Amino acid sequence: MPVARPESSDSRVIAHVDMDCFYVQVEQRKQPHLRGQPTAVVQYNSWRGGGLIAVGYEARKDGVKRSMRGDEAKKVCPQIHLITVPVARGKADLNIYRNAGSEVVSILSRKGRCERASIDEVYLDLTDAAEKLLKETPPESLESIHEEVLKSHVLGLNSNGDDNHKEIVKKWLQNKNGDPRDKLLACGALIVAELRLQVLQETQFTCSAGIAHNKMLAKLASGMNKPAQQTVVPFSSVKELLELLPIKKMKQLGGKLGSSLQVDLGVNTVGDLLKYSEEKLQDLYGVNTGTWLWNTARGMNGEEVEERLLPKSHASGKTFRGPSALKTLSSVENWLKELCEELSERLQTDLETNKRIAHTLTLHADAYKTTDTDSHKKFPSKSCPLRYGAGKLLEDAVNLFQCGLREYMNPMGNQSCGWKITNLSVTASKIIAIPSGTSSITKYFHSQDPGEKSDLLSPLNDSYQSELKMEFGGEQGTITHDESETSFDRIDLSSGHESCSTSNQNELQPKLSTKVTNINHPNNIRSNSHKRKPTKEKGKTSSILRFLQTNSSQRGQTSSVMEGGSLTKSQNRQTTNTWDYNLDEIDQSVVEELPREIREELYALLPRKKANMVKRGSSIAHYFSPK
Ligand code: TTP
Repeated sequence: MPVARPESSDSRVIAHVDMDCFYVQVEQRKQPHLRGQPTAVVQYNSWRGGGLIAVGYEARKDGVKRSMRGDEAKKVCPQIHLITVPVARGKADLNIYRNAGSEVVSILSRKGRCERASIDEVYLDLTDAAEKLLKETPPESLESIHEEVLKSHVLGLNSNGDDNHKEIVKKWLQNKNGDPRDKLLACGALIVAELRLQVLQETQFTCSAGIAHNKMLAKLASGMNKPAQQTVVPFSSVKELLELLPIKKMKQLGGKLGSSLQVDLGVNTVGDLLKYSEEKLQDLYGVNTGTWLWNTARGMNGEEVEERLLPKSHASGKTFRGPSALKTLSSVENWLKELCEELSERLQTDLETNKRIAHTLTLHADAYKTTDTDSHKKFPSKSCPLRYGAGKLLEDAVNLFQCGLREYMNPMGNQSCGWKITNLSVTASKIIAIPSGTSSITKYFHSQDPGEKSDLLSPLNDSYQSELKMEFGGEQGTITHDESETSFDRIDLSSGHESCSTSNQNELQPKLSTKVTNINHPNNIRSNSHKRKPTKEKGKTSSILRFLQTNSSQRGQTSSVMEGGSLTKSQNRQTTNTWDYNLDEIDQSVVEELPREIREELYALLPRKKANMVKRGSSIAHYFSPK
């Protein structure tokens, strides 16, 4: 869902860095003889040569497109090298790409706040670094400027293709009388070029980047000049940039919201939106989305770069098209076993390496009915608290599937027609770092039955469930974007017959509904002119507060989200070892140790409680230990 946030400042320096034909580059590094050769990476199945998921720039010149299958690519470019994605457990194994992405992130994060947005995309907030550079060594004081910076594309300079391109860019970079915001962007361009060179040196990968005053514009710019180039968006160029930009090209408008703007309002370019007042857009799309659209038309976007070097979620999925569609429960279970085993391994690695715990398991499926009377109905995604261990994951995933299937087939009870599953995935989300200084929690965690670990460490599960139901239910009152920068791994989204592992947030997106009213609760709104106040509906508490107030017996009922699905024994079992503490007694230092999102929520909700917090030792475990 697009979230309208006030522009925190129009002089931030934000970069979006996107790797060029990423999987191809990873394969070319493995096999250096492929460098400079037309190359593409294909899904591992052999049907018509497999679906292309990444196409190198040499092959693109020859007319090869990602929408093609291997056989077609060979026709267009007979000398193309088709590299098959590695396979494990009968499905694509993306680990080498994930790890390569991590290498890049560790380099890019050296200069500022870094948000890993997908397997090959990163946002950077370089404001501090740019301000420092401007103060200490402003570009105008430099005798020489690196070629890579001079090759930058600066929107509005109209120098592209000009023989004097570098001279013109140099003048812009060193303009003493320039707009102060441009000077900061010029510093951003210097920093990003240096980072890109470091990435190339240390990983052998090239990347492209956009440098602007906010994330939205930076993302838009990074794809404008590829490969291995960077594009700067000065404030003065924004209007012109957006004026003719097709609405669907704007981030979050590639899907149903963008289609609605086109069909219902006749808005074809972002500039066309300018003729609508904020009130009108709010009337049509709800307060929050309306404000977001109004801001977007003006190139305004207050979204912060989040400090996040690790994925937001882990997912494992597979597509079953045509004759391979699954039609029996046992075949679904067999595949869920594979998927859960893979997911479990990744969760374990995340836990060991990054000390992070996932709290929610979600099952997504795509299905159709063999006697199709209700073809538009979607298989409902289902979530429950996540329990560690492949066996527990499988048990829960099967229950979630059955629960979803019942709802999908016929809520009235008639299940006479058959079904086929064309896509299946399990996702672990709400991943939270174990707060530092909480060794006692970790010890406690390790001392438990592996099957119960997650429940015991998931004090927020109850409330997360209701959030997730809202988030994933997809039935009403939700609105989303189709193109997510939070996707982590990628699968063949376009043409492939066998797709593989993914934690693409696309799958996690709430679905657009024409009825958008209930997401637009005033509490969610951050309009341009109002700072968000942490107000709460009377009688309604936030997730953490609700948890804090939940007593142990309530917390045993973890599976209400399954909506009639059968409860597993272990889910009902957790009536002991529950968490219990009193809000008034929470120590300030303990709150400081909590993960940021929980901490912020607490502060926002309990401003007055803060003053009353009682000092009770420094260990979080003191409060959060089981009875
Ligand atoms: P992209 O960044 O979309 O594309 P790219 O890096 O291949 O090429 P470009 O230079 O145009 O940015 O995707 C990153 C990787 O994600 C890509 O190399 C392969 C993988 N991917 C899939 O697995 N399935 C998909 O449908 C897409 C779009 C990408």
